[in-house]
Amino acid sequence: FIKGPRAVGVVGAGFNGGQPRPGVEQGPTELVKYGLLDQLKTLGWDVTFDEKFPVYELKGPEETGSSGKLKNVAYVSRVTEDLANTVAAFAEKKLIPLTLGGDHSLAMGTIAGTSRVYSNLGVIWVDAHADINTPESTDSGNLHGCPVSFLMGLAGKVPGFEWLQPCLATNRLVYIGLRSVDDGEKKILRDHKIKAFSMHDVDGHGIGRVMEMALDYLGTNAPIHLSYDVDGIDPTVIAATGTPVRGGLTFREGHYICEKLYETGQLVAMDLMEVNPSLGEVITEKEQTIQVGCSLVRAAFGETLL
Ligand code: NNH
Ligand code: MN
Ligand code: MN
Ligand code: MN
Repeated sequence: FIKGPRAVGVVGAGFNGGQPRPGVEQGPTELVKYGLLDQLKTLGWDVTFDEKFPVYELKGPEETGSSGKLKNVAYVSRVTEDLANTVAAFAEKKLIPLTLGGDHSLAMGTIAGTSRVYSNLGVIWVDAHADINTPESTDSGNLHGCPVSFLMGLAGKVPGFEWLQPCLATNRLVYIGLRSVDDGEKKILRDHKIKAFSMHDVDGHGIGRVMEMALDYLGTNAPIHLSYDVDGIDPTVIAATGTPVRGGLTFREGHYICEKLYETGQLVAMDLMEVNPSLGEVITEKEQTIQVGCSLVRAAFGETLL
């Protein structure tokens, strides 16, 4: 299990600038209001909460400008650069940074941050989507569909994003849960031979075998950053998220990923992204999403292991 201090640094990163649906900036507030921090303390974790920026506000209209197809470039760049510094500072102090989003463009910041501290970092990216569009391949122009290409340096030089240098090799990431991948993204995944377990693979192998293969691939001693987009899980379980896609991970498959990373002691950082409390059709869906979000974090921090 995790060696060293059981200390977690929670970063509330309420931010919606990487996609068009408001409400996702309330994710961290709702997760904390529901009691996530006390739940971690009950599990024996020392919890530091950086409340500096629970919600990242837009500074002004100049931040919403486009660069080519990409939207809100200055906004996303400023926020992710800030977040990278916060996450790196926690990791430097041997805390496990737990970033509560906010949309998934935030992973540009979180993974840039942890990669400064851990060499040989591996990333497990749980998502229905590959989030690897480039400025050329994106149809939507939403930066939450692009963070992986930016981190890997596949996006080229993007004006406004000078701070973000390539920090993740194409062979240091594994996807789990993919089922809605754009054609341009499929080509990128093939061209760079990026390791991906789609829902088809989860069905075929089972989640236990998929995690075994994912950890073998990244190295059973490698530090691992888990970037968890809750839309990786099936919409019957996670409804309050911006882009639900049918046929996702079950409640148990979603948890198994977290539990396995706790069990191996390899987890060094976690993102919980795309919780959008405003999108639950009925109150129980909102509550269920908050509850499952908290439950996933607890599983990554040791709750369900005997
Ligand atoms: N691939 C689409 C895009 O680039 C959708 C991305 N949406 C997500 N990703 N929610 O996790 O816009
Ligand atoms: Mn995502
Ligand atoms: Mn997604
Ligand atoms: Mn998403």
